[in-house]
Amino acid sequence: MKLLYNLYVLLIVIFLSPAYHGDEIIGGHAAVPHSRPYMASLQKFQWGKWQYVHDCGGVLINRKWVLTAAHCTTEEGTIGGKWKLQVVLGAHSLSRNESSKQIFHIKRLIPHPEFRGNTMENDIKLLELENNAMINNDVNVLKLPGGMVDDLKPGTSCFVAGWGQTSKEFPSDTLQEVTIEVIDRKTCNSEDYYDHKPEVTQNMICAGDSEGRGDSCAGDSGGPLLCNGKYAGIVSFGIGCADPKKPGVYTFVSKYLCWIWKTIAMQAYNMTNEKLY
Ligand code: 4AZ
Repeated sequence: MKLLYNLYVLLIVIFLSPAYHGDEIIGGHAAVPHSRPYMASLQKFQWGKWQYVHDCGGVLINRKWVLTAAHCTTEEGTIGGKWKLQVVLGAHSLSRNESSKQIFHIKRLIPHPEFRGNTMENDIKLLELENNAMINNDVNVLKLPGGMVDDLKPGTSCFVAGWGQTSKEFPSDTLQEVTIEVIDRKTCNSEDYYDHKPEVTQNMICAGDSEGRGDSCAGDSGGPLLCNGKYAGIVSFGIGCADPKKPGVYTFVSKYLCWIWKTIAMQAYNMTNEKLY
């Protein structure tokens, strides 16, 4: 009986302790199923497990193109090359058979030519799907921001979504989301925070929770940060997760609109040329 009582007290302590985050991205909750129809799960085939496994998030920006982080899912050096990768759209649960799911192979992966893994600059990549996605209630595009947008004010409320690490599982079976706030770059680069290692630049957004409750985490990379209802950032990096002094850093999408449109247009042009010969 004493043992049972001790167990009971221990459970209460665990549930009430600040380190316990519940069911989350970190500190978040499950999204309403299919309420974010632009979410993509980028998956890699694992030979040992004999199945595709979630690796990164992404966003459908038109019927044939998904935007993600450059450091995500690459084909190089993998047995099977790009056939080892797939993109799943229309998912809520990764493990369940959902009729809403649309699955694609990838025709091309185009990382930003100036992506630098050591500084995390230009952490953005375009994936061209083999076929057009079918647009419906469960699968839809997220519009890119229109033209140059103003910088985001510190304190702006944003949310981030993904199937990444929760306090309990990796990856999360269901899509999770959490609200976080924009933190100014000066704070983010200060000694207590990232101390310029690496530098959080004008092309990046720093966002987190001052009390370390909410954050993106491993496996959320490539997924979207939405601020004022608009596509603002791509989950890029962070040291650990939910550490108030080490907030998440996001690629600032609106700084890359020229590169995105130019790259998509170039592929369309190449296709027309192929047809001419
Ligand atoms: C990761 O490993 C990762 N807290 C992504 C985002 C963050 C940390 C790690 C931000 O993919």
